Amino acid sequence: MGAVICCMSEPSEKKSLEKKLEKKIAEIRRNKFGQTKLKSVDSIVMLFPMFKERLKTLRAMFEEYDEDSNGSIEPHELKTFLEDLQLHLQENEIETIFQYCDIDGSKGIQFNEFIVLLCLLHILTEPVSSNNSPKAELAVAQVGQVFDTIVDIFLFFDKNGDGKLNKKDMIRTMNEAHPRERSPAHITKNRFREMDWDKNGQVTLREFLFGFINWVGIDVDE
Ligand SMILES: [Ca+2]
Ligand SMILES: [Ca+2]
Ligand SMILES: [Ca+2]
Repeated sequence: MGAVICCMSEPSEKKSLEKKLEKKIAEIRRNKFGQTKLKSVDSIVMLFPMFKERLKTLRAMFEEYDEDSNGSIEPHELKTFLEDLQLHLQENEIETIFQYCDIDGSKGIQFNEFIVLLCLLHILTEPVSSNNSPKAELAVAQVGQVFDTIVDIFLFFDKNGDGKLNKKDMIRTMNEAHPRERSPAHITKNRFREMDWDKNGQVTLREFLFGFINWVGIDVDE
């Protein structure tokens, strides 16, 4: 990962970060139009084993930066992480990123929030060629691939293209895909409720990422 594109140095609040992300997602959607490889929810579920594998790698990365092993990344640990990624950010930018990712307000970034962080950095930063080792380059490429795919899945569910998932679309998409599930509506509703963290009837990308681990079913304590 590399230089932060534009505007992260503005007096930035969580809201503006959210806006920036929304804009970027809309851009990705435009560029991808009609090119997604995802045809159905089944084709997404088939990716779960790959996600589980990759998430293990990310879990190891998370543990490395959780220096005091208390299960979450505190602001000073986040700072080290960003520096290692060669992202040289201002204190207030780091603070904003931290606030944005600390969705449950626990003053620490747990692993599910770390997924939000990685995706945020992936979307808002542009890869620059650096003197990273080939191994580090490969790791960055793999992380990028995972998050491109996750964004792809989000866009697949976002039928009307407003950058948010609404309950109706989500439930319809899920039910179409799982005709044999015993109580698809019930399961989907619960899944949606879980993901809609602030309970406003819409799932943003941030909420989608926050709930991603549960959805894919990785056992984080493994
Ligand atoms: Ca920690
Ligand atoms: Ca937290
Ligand atoms: Ca919501």
